Amino acid sequence: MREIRPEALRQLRQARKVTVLTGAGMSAESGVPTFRDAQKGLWANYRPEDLATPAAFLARPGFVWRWYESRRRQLQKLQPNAGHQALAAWQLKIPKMTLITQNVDDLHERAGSTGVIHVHGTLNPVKCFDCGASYQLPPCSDEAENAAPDQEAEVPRCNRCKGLLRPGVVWFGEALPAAALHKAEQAATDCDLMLVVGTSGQVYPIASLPGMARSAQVPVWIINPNASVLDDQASVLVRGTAAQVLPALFDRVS
Ligand code: BV8
Ligand code: ZN
Repeated sequence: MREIRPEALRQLRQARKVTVLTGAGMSAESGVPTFRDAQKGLWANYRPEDLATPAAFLARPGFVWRWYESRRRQLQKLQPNAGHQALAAWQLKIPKMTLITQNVDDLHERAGSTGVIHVHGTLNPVKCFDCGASYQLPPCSDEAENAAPDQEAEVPRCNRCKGLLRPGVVWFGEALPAAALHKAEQAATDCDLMLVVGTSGQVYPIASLPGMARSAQVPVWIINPNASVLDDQASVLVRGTAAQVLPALFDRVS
């Protein structure tokens, strides 16, 4: 924290409207693999970009469904980390915090954050591939975890039209929910400061948000233990992890 200039810390302390953009790195310290982490087990030979597409689902619905269920099951065993908690506490201390997440997990909500904008959807509820009807899934059972590696999951069908259900996420090549994207773009330019935590900034259109903020003269703080393509858009660059840096910053503004 010592590398942050005093006037930058003052700017953070005085910020009344803060917009936060989080990516997979936000959940890394909770034990959720990031998109760029190599996949393990059944999915070791697949890149997420190859599974998170409508074509992949249509080609092998049971296999893709099983991937999402394995992520949902794993998430049930994990907890929000100190970074999620710091953001939730910060939101209570200032007039307005808008939290935009690319993550499909519910860790921000479980830490207490409210009004979270999931620009890439969520693992639950799921929806019908054909008519779009939404369905809240019950918690994952463990027995599916021990199914044979090559066994394709039985994909549930829509009660209304009998179409296949699909994960409630935005796949590559799919449009983002218009309302969520509009709210995110608004929040990027209409705020005193933007925190960008744990994203490699490679997925569009969300990767454009920090640049939009800078064009609106909003200071952009990048928090990431590693370099990323977003670094040259940073007003302040903090080399560190979400669970270390966010509590430390929150302490400095409290
Ligand atoms: C769209 C849900 C147009 C699914 C996700 C060809 C055809 C079509 C579109 C495209 C195309 N080529 C390019 C595109 C655009 C495409 C895109 O950007 N592709 C990229 C790969 C180039 N975008 C899209 O397709 C989007 N849609 O463009 O639609 C359109 C318009 C109208 C009508 C029709 C179509 C949709 C994109 C959404 C895809 N869905 N997720 C699922 O989860 O399964 S994206 C998914 O990947 C995540 O949600 C996330 O957004 C992204 C991964 O990014 P990060 O979160 O940044 O994670 P990553 O692992 O990359 O980085 C982690 C970072 O954390 C690292 O920097 C690391 O250093 C840091 N870190 C690690 N540990 C920590 C840490 N930081 C802090 N603390 C730590 N402890
Ligand atoms: Zn249906």
